[in-house]
Amino acid sequence: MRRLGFALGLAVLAVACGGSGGSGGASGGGPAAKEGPTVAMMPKNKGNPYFVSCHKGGQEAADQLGVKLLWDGPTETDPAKQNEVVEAWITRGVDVIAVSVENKEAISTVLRKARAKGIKVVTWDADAEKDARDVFVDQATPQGIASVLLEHTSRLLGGKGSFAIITASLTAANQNEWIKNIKEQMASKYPDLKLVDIRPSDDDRKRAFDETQTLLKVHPEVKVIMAIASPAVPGAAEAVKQSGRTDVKVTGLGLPNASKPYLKDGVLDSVVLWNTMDLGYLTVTVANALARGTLKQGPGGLTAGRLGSKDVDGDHIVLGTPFTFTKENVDQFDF
Ligand code: RAM
Repeated sequence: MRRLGFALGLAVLAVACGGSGGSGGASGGGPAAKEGPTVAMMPKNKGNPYFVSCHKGGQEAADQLGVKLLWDGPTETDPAKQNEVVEAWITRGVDVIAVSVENKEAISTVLRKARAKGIKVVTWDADAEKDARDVFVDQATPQGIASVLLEHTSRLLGGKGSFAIITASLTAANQNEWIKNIKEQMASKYPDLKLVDIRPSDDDRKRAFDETQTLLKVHPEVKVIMAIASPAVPGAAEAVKQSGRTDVKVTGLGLPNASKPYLKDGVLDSVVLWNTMDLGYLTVTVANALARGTLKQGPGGLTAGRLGSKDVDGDHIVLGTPFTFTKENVDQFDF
């Protein structure tokens, strides 16, 4: 059921992108086309394919809603650059700033400044401090993400043994929240699993490759690598593949396209994610509703176009449930 819903969602998305995605905004003459708010949206890193696909979904929503979408941010992990871009957007006087936060503490002051000037602030994918934004658009709950990652890890280890995490940066707000939940759930549900090391990838595939090589040497007892930043999945899988260690498996959070070859050759057991285009689409939809004052509290409080309606729980809006890609289903997806 869950699989079908996800696949159907993607099929609808493919039609939307191919058929009308480019025509709704500039020349389509929709009622709000000229008057819409300016939404400035920032990824952690513009070069990461994860965020490239979020941008695609964001643009689709912007075209449908008559939003003017700006897209800018660092080209690699760089919290100081995120702050600079926010400053520039404050000066420009945009209506909404929407950020996937690299470093929670580092960015919150400038986001508070934006709010004080009347700019609406959304965080998406990775959150800031609570009082630094109006709403957080969450891809899935941290409990849900931790739970599915641990299910795969425990299954691979037969319920007992050592694993290690390759994360994004060591200060990444979303990954740290997920790690916190992983540790909590291990304590209550998986007493025989041992997390022996957490290493950074800085959302960089090559860095993940290098760190995984080191991990395999320093901790030969590790039998599962949990790579929880999308570029880290192919990086870690390539390192395990080259090591010839057929007793080590990779799981984690990654994009289906980058994971495909490693799922097929068996180094990568499974990879978990959400629909990244939908995450971008939902973020721009929330930003638009905030700017126009149409966001309502409660179940179904947000009308979100092709995503239907979404619940608004205070300052928290969740996209959905994470999905597991395996070698059996991965060919159905293209992002
Ligand atoms: C990377 C980024 C992003 C995270 C995914 C899973 O692309 O760190 O924030 O949500 O991985």
